Amino acid sequence: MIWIYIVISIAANICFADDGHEMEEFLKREYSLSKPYQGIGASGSSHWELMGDAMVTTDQVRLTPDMQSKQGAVWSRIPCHLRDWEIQVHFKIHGKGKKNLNGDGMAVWYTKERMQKGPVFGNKDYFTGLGVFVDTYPNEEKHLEAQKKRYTPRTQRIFPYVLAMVGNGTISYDHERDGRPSELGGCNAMVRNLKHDTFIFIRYVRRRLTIMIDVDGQHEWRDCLDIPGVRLPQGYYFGVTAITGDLSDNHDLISLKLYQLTVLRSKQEEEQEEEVTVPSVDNIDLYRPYPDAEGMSSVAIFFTVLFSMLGLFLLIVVGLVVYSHWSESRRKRLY
Ligand SMILES: *[C@@H]1O[C@H](CO)[C@@H](O)[C@H](O)[C@H]1NC(C)=O
Ligand SMILES: [Ca+2]
Repeated sequence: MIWIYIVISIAANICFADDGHEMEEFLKREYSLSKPYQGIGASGSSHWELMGDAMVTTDQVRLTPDMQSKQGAVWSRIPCHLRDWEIQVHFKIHGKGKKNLNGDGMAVWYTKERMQKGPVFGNKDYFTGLGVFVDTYPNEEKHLEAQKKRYTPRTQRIFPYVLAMVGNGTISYDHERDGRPSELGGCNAMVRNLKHDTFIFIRYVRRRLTIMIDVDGQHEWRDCLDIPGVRLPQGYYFGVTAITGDLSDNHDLISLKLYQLTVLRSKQEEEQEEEVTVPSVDNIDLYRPYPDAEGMSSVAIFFTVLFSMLGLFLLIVVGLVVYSHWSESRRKRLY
């Protein structure tokens, strides 16, 4: 947090008089969305466009109601050409479902594509750009439970879970595994049915992606993810989408505020930051430590094999005993 204030105050001192309204100076209204949501959805009259089951009310943009099989979205109409930015998303997820009987979640996007329905929290799969998901339903856990398998402790996570993914148009989001194979990282965020406000914060500065959340009602940002070397092209669209399936929730967007950050770069830095055309993450393998949650560790494999062999041995012994008994009694009967 200190760092961001330094960035802002340096930038503010250079670009504007230090009049105490630095944040205001950076708010880009054309990329922001807040009450009273004038003209959203009406064609052409707003910077934002609605899709699917999304509906504007006086207090929120309701992306989905608490009903099965809905999906909705709101997308910016204008591509964002800012190099360094920060968005604060004020949202609310609530519904009648008890814990883990609700779903599926919502997502904040900065992508090349816009206004396309699909399975990834209401957006298309094989997207190009950044997706930050608030996943409220543990698909993988339920899947493993059904197969009577267990998580190893290192892969266990608590839902709702915030997760980030960078797609380049050829990577699929694995819904059944809650996106683990393609994740950059994330954090737990208890966001459902809360009385206080909940926020997610995404900052992209000097190719560093930082995600923080404020969901505890303490007015404090909590670290969620922070990784360097994230290459995102300019000129993509911001959007927020949500989806329900067999399970549901109200997914409400209350506001989205985009701030332009002015960051000074040395000549050397300028040269190093050549233009990006395809989204990518440097050293991506570092961020995907659990390639196969269903796979077993070598110790587990050893014991499984050992016990299988012991079991087989026991079966053979029992079989032999039963057989010899049977053949003996047969012999007796024959005489
Ligand atoms: C997209 O990412 C995948 C996995 O990291 C990589 O194999 C592929 O080459 C990338 N495609 C492009 C067009 O960069
Ligand atoms: Ca899920």
